[in-house]
Amino acid sequence: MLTLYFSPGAASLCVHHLLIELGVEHQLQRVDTSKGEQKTEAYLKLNPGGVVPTLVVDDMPMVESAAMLMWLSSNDPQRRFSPEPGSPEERLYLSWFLLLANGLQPAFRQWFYPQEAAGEAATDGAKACARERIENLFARIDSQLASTDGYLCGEQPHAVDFFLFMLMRWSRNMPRPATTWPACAAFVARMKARPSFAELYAREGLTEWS
Ligand SMILES: N[C@@H](CCC(=O)N[C@@H](CS)C(=O)NCC(=O)O)C(=O)O
Repeated sequence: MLTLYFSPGAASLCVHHLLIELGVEHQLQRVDTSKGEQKTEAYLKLNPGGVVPTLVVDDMPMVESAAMLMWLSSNDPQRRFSPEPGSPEERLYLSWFLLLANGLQPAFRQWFYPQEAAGEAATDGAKACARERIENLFARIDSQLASTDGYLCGEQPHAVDFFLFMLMRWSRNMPRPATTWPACAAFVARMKARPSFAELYAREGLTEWS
């Protein structure tokens, strides 16, 4: 049995989304980050970083949403959202996954938690740097999506696209949201048209960006 520790709209969103797409049986355990539940002793035993999500698989906790997506998709018997090993798509898939997880997601962390990067006295500068990094990466992603006219690695979605979709959602209240780039906007429309999106939103009680 899988248990996803989640918080609505947080980094757990993409994992929850893929679980729905794959039809994998799972339980949800809500973590109220506004009450600091991610820093309790019990939760830190599962996720020593004190962040959401955690995916508990057969009593063993797993951390990092990107790792969870890779694991879930490669363990799907039909490998529906995983590239063929050795294929050109696999090289694109790994490159984009690592770039998003190492480059774009930490820039969002800096945007939402600027004091971590630069201290309380320098949050404006930290946010400005984060914004620049995010916008530069969205421009690069837009070129890639324009070249495939579909998803990051081609005409079919892969696990990495669920990660990207979540990161794009996080930009919705920023000065320049991802949807202001045309190929990014088309990608968002494609992902929102999947029935799993409505189910995800209903389950997490989300309404914004629908
Ligand atoms: N790279 C991590 C990032 C996790 C993360 O930063 N989660 C945020 C929510 S989106 C969180 O738990 N914030 C509360 C905190 O840091 O105390 C992942 O993708 O799993």
